[in-house]
Amino acid sequence: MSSSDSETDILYEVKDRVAIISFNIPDKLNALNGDQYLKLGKFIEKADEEEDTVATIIQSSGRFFSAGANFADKSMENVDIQELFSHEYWLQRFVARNVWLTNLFNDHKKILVASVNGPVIGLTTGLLLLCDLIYVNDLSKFYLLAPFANLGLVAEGSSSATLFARLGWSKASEALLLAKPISGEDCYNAGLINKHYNGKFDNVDDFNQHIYKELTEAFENLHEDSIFQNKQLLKLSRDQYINQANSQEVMRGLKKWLEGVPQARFAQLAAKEVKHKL
Ligand code: CO8
Repeated sequence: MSSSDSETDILYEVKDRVAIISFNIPDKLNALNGDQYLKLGKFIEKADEEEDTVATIIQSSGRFFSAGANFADKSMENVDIQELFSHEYWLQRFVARNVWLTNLFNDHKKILVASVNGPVIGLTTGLLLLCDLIYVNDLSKFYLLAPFANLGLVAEGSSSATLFARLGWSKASEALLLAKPISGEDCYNAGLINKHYNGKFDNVDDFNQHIYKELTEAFENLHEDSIFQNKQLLKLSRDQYINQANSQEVMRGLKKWLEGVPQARFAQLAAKEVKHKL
């Protein structure tokens, strides 16, 4: 699977009462370019509007859940240099997209489930942290990395709020102030991960199928409307800080793109002149 194959890069299917969204770019560790994040958002919208589903699973393939934004996004190659430092470009490509995507994840009506086969980085970390239930195959192969400080950026996807809420002050500081990965074990101990399987599944498809089965059994006899209403109630106490973080993050992020630091850091990352702490 090549990252340029727009037919199969992200897949969508409805299986009985579950919508399943699958990242399918294993050769690029499921890093997503601008169009692919847009496609992900449209699939989340579609899943939200499904009449007969109770849950939406986001799953992946290969050894990473997602390596975040694609640092070699081809759509940026032919952009005029002045445009690459303009409000017009970044308001559309960054501010609007991040606010929209983060809101879609946060406001999703169904049970939002992540079936996690490997590490998660960058903007996708923010999106993962907005999922209701998180299942990990192998804790020892999982970490989350919010490397924004290493890229001249600031937190995205409301991760400044959700890292704090789900991992605590100290781990959130390590993640965002020092751009350090947070290990699977630390995430599990902090209560972020609902369940892990000690790497029991050698094959990612077997793992994803198992999560589907376990989840459908778990909600089988429950009253659907009560599930949806309880989700709305749970959201009441967190909406305010998540929405506030979303708007603050994009305003600060926009400034960084206009200064030009992330553009330079992304080029260095692609040339392997900058590395992340692992
Ligand atoms: N973008 C594009 N390609 C990637 C990415 C990425 N983010 N990550 C990995 N790949 C590719 C590699 O280039 C490589 O491809 P190839 O085989 O063709 O050379 C393949 O995936 C395998 O990667 P590695 O060989 O590097 O695998 P390693 O196991 O050695 O390292 C790492 C894995 C640590 C994940 C390393 O690949 C890495 O550091 N990747 C970059 C991660 C990153 O910084 N992501 C961006 C985070 S920031 C973010 O998500 C929000 C930014 C907002 C942007 C908005 C723009 C409009």
